[in-house]
Amino acid sequence: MLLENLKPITVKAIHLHTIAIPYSEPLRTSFGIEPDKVAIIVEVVTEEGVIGWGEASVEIEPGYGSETVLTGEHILTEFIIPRLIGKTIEKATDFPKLLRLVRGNHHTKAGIEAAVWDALAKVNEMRLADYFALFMPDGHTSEGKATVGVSIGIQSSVENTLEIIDKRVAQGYQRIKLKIARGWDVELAAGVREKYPDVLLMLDANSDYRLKDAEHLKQLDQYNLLMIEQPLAYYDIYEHGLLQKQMNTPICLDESIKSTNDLQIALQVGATRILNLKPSRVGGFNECVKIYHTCIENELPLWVGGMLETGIGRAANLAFASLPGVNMPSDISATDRYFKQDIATPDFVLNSDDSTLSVPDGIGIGVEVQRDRLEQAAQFWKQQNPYQ
Ligand code: OSB
Ligand code: MG
Repeated sequence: MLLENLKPITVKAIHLHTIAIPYSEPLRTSFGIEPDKVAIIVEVVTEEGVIGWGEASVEIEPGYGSETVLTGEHILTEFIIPRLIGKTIEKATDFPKLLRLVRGNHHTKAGIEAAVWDALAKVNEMRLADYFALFMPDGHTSEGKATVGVSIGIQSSVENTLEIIDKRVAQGYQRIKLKIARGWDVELAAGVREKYPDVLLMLDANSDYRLKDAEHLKQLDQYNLLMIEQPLAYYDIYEHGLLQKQMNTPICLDESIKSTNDLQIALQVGATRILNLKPSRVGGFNECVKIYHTCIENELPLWVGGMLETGIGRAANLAFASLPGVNMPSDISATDRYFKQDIATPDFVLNSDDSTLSVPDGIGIGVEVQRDRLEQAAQFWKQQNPYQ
């Protein structure tokens, strides 16, 4: 399909739904734990009659990103929605210029941008995965599924961690990511490797270490790890380069890479040998497209990270992860890993033979938002809202 033949959308209305859903297994990281999934679900209503859905992965505390539910609502209501009402958007790559004067606020902007991509794919009667492919290098079409792994939080003991790994391996997950923190690392890796010598294993430190911990972190080299994610500060690139020179385990940046520009710097200083690409962290799928191209040009291994999204955000991430340049297992697990009941259907179910999730056949994100569940989750947020 030629880009000039794509059908546009005109934005008629935008509705925000702040929601909370209880996690089936909360994720404890080095920066904390949140009991419920919270998000701002963005609904873009178009003159063409299609509705686009997106998810802004804001949290209660500014512990991973700097945004919260209230900053997200504020930026959307006061600055983003007024700039979009009545606007015609020919194709998704025309979107960022509309928000040129809303700087930062990546998680929030990623939510609205995802809704616009979904609406554009739907008005063109395409799966979002195929709409993404229009902007990718020649031959980069969706594989219809993505290889995935599962992320396991900090537990009270190695034994408890092994029980969870047992369950996930039995479900068919072929790549395990363990959250680590200072004091919860070498012993954990040793214990897991003793029982699972061959499983694809990686660790995520969420910025808990400092460069002076290099000697300590080097001990992890003996455990044949796929990678260590974001050991040093959330804003740092330079010292990750210094650390990588001292370690064999590949460093994979997460928090530090907020744009293509950051990635170029990281490549220059040897700070990242693999990239975790989170659409929300980089401010939306347009930046993801640029980063995807940069990874291909530099032969940098790439996977899609997660923010424990609801089915809405996860469907979009999965569509992106189904592109062939995403060549390592992504943090996009089956619905039951996150929630007893999601707000979109059908549930995502792991293909246990090859540790993949399939891209749904439907147009756009390919899942249906259930209005009654959305309303229920909005009510639950009102009860849980810790700021009032
Ligand atoms: O560091 O990747 C991270 C969730 C919230 C904040 C940070 C991170 C995560 C995850 C989630 O690891 C993985 C998933 O969505 O399955
Ligand atoms: Mg991470």
